[in-house]
Amino acid sequence: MLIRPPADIPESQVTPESVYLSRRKLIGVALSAPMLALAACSRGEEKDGVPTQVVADSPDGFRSGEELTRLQDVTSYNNFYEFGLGKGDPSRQAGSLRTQPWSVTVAGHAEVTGRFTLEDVLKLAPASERIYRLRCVEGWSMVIPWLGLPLAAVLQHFKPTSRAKFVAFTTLADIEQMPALADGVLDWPYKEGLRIDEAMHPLAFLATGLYGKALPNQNGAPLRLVVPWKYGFKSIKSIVAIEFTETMPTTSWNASAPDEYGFYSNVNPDVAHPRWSQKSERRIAGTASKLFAERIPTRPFNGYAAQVASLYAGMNLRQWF
Ligand SMILES: Nc1nc2c(c(=O)[nH]1)N[C@H]1C(S)=C(S)[C@@H](COP(=O)(O)O)O[C@H]1N2
Ligand SMILES: [Mo]
Repeated sequence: MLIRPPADIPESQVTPESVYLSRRKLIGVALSAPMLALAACSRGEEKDGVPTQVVADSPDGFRSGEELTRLQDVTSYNNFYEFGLGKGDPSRQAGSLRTQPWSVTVAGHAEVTGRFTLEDVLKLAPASERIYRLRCVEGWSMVIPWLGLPLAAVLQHFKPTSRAKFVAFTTLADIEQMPALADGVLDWPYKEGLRIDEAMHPLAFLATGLYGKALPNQNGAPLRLVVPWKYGFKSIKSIVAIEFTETMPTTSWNASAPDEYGFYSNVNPDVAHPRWSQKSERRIAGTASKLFAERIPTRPFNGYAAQVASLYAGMNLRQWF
């Protein structure tokens, strides 16, 4: 098994699906008095008689207090265009992805470069759990308990030089394993990128699992980025290459439609997609499946403004969308 088993993580840090419905109760017990006061405040807000938020996030943003999305929805309603455009295509087709052996090539402005096995990468930091909101640019969202390692810990190991201003990520592109590459919706391989300070932010995460288990192929096994304050397409799946660059790297969605998908793509309810509003989102969570999800207001930086807004101080976020 290449993926470190959840046994590496203290049981108390993992959120199995079987307890997700009782999470509110568990959190209620675990919270300190000031946290409970915060939770009580946020519970006050009601929309159509439905509480909009049950408990507050942890102050670092590492653990959302919101109701989790069911495992079955996290793993059957996906965007992974290498396996087809339908939401159900990745769960049906991604069985053909071979995730072992796996390696990641590190290149560019760093002292340590070369080809690293997945096992090498996983050794760079202890595994931990993060419970993050994931907001797709299409207007739906989930709350997902990821397993993985902080991106910063991994990147620091490669000792980026002062010329490394950005980090570029590339997904595998193998038509034998990914039949939908033939459809040519994007210029494959799928590419994404972050500014180096964004990549080093404590919220940026490399996921290797979810719900306490190895990452399902359709969710981007064996290694995928999770950047919770940005639209979901920044969270690139099945990463095979990392490159430290001096200039802003080309990214797939930005290259295919620059007026619709910016390089930054921070979640922003005030900047509409040219073809739809971003003011609200369909929250797929708890018993609200993809079919019965309600719309809730979208928050700046997907609710992580307290942690990340300072990264963009002085930037016009309408221009740098
Ligand atoms: N390689 C690759 N990564 C990708 C995508 C993709 O099509 N290919 N889709 C993105 C989009 S649009 C979203 S919303 C998220 C979805 O992640 P999930 O299926 O794990 O929820 O993955 C992102 N990462
Ligand atoms: Mo997305």
